[in-house]
Amino acid sequence: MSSQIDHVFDETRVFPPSPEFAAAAVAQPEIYTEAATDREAFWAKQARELDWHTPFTEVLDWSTPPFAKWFADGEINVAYNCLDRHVEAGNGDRVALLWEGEPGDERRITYAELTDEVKRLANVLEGLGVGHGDRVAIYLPMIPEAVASMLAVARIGAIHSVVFGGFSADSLRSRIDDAGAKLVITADGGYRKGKASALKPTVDQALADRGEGEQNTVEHVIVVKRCENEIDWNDERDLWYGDVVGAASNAHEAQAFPAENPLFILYTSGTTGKPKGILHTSGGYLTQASYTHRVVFDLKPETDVYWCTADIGWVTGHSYVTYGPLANGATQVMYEGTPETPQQGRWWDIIQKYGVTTLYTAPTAIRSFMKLGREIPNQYDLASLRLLGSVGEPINPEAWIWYRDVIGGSRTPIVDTWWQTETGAIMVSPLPGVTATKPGSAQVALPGVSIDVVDDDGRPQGAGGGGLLAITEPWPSMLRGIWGDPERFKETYWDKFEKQGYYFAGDGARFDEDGDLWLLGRVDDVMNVSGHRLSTAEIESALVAHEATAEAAVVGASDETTGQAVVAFVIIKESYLKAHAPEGLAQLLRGWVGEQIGPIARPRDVYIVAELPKTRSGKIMRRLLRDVAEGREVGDTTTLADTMVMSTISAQVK
Ligand code: 6R9
Repeated sequence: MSSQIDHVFDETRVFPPSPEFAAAAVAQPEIYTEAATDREAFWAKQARELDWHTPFTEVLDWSTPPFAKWFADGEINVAYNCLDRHVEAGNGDRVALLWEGEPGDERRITYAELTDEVKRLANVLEGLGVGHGDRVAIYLPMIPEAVASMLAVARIGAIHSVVFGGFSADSLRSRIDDAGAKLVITADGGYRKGKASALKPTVDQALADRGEGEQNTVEHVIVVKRCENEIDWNDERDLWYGDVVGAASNAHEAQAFPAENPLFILYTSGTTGKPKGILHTSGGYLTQASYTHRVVFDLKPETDVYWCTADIGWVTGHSYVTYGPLANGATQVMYEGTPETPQQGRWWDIIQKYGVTTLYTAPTAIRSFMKLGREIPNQYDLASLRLLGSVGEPINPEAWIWYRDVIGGSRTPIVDTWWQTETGAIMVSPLPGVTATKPGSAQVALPGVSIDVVDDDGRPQGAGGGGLLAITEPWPSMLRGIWGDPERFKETYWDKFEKQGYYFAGDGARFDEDGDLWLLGRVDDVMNVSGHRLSTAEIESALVAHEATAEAAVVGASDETTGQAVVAFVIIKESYLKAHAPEGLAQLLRGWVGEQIGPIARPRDVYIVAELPKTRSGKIMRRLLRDVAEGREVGDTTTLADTMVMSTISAQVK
């Protein structure tokens, strides 16, 4: 079967950078030539922006693929690079975190203060017998202690595994057990949607009820007091964060660890099977996280106020809340709660209040703001914004234009950044000030990164050709494996293009005639209708381009005549429903897609629904919608943000 995807977005709008932005930009056009001339020398130069305890002499060791080593004979301390070195350079008074709690409480934490806190916590951890190579699970809300915990674990050469605060006891338990965590850092609770949402009871539950032969590896639980909600206490195991950190010494010297020392494990769900513990190491990861944060966000650390809205439980929170920004000495906003609490303009209020210059968020958030209407952001002064970013899914051109016009005042560049938990850092993105941006396209590989679009046999497809996204050369922040499962690592990412030695990303993609990259959705979600391969992203984008549609998800359902048929699940805008009769809406949208893309893409069924099933990072779980479309029982829903959604949808479809 061919990998050709039978259509391509034909977007013709292009937004060149303003001359002022271009002149002052961190990245200048020569950076592409420089990286292309000598890729390894280019990465070595980026790595030397960091402070090495022992300088490296080797750059890349790719002698035993797919197991790469970067900067292997160098020694580094990741936390030192994010903290002490800024203080030593005289920037201790610079604000690292402008934190805002959901109820409206605030904390401003300088680099000197954060360094102090991390040193104390590092002493606490070592005092509890946690050391080099031990695993620590972090299950916290978006509070400064979350960042401090990651850095304290990194500082002592241990390995963190951050588990999203919304995950159930079962999910937490399987992640604790898989990693064999020795310690858990949690909080009594965190604020969400105007209420205290308890966390500690979930940890208690995850650690309880071990059957015979089942080992509990956790020796201690450190608990941050956040909501003062009622919790159970185990005197032998539990410690208050405030007590132990307050009593600890703030003298702690950062030790040097080899560049390939493991830094963290982060579990990612994958489409089937048990979550994979993606393993990242130190020197290469920090190099690429900080380099990309600098060039993609055009960082001016003295004047920018940066805000990435991701939770630390997602890889975006690791690389673009904790490691990238702090390694670069940035000042950033961190917000605990949900966007609509206590009112629908909360995010815009935060941007106005702190003078945010750079906003990095996900298309799912942008689309939900579009649904509420521009009247809400229009009430705020957003003039401080100078750059906007997007991550997590393809951003459809409609949402892109709305983001630029309504939030960015028709002025700001947008960087659409493609990457994965596995890639560790951004791989494909325009460079602001250099690239003329194109709505909906992630555009070009970053300097130092090599990608291609290939067919099932690894053959390049060239301009206009659709196929599979492959990464053709190793990169510093690449995953080093799946925790405890080297075979699955090879099978999942490397077997597909073994001959070429390419990394298989699992995404469908296409280069347009200008050589810009379009992401077409996960390969598992691609549909085959009468032998034509159709992209979920493209049909969804056509659907939301209609004035009636707020959001859409498309799946392929088996069909006797066409093999698979396109089935669409659509959320209709409230404003549209007020002005139009709902009758004939499905028919209207079918016709619309037919006109926009072609008759082959016209959905067989269009279901009007109130919500779509999403993961905590906002990705639509099409697998579950396929179950509904094919009349099967709905599969595993444990990674959904709201597990009730599926029963509502099933009911609506019947
Ligand atoms: C960072 C992150 C990875 C998958 C990836 C792709 C999708 C992410 C995207 C994008 C189109 C973008 N994805 N960014 N698709 N355009 N700018 O999201 O990591 O949670 O591991 O997901 O997300 O399908 O393969 P992760």
